[in-house]
Amino acid sequence: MAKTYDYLFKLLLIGDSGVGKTCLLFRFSEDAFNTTFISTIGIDFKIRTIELDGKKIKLQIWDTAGQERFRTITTAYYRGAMGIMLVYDITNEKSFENIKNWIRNIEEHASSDVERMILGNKCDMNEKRQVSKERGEKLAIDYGIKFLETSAKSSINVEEAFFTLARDIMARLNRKMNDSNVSGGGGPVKITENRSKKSSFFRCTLL
Ligand SMILES: Nc1nc2c(ncn2[C@@H]2O[C@H](COP(=O)(O)OP(=O)(O)OP(=O)(O)O)[C@@H](O)[C@H]2O)c(=O)[nH]1
Ligand SMILES: [Mg+2]
Repeated sequence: MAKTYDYLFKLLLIGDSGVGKTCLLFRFSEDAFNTTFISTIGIDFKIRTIELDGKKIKLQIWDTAGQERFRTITTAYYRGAMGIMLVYDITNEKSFENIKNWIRNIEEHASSDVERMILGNKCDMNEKRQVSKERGEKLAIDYGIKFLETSAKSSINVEEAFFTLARDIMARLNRKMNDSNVSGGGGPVKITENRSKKSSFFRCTLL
């Protein structure tokens, strides 16, 4: 069968229940929005293939349930992720305070070289805002993570968020390939899965 992509990137969405993870993914994958809240059960995923620097990148995006009762299932997916979106709701202070707990979860369960990004979602609801943009930015700076305010509803910064994360993964991948090429000279680079180390970065498929 003909190859339909050059790279496969696995991404993960995490954050409190109701912050809009499923809606962000629905906006990104189908360019649609739904106001009815159907809380995710366990885990779900969607696919979208994008193009970066002339390469086709298949994004396999895992959407986790924010509810505590699914925590065992959802944390099992951290290890395979190359990029993680941490989402809070700008109209919900608690969801913002919890970001540091979600970051701790990443530190405990994800690969050490995973790319991360913080999203303050529902920025279309300025009148109900509880978390200023500055506080979001400051938190992100403190952790050295990129930050965007988004709206799945009004389609603000959703494309930018996923493209930025994908670009950061690509840049890291290129750096790693260059590093491993320094001593080896030319020729094809064979990337193999590395089960022994904490890094899961090269689980991405190079075709
Ligand atoms: N105004 C506004 N509402 C949003 C936005 N994104 C999501 N919502 C609403 O917020 C509610 C929760 O959205 P979901 O995407 O289902 O939340 P979730 O984070 O997936 O929640 P869990 O699956 O329980 O973890 C729904 O009623 C959405 O319509 C947004 O950008 N703006
Ligand atoms: Mg959901």
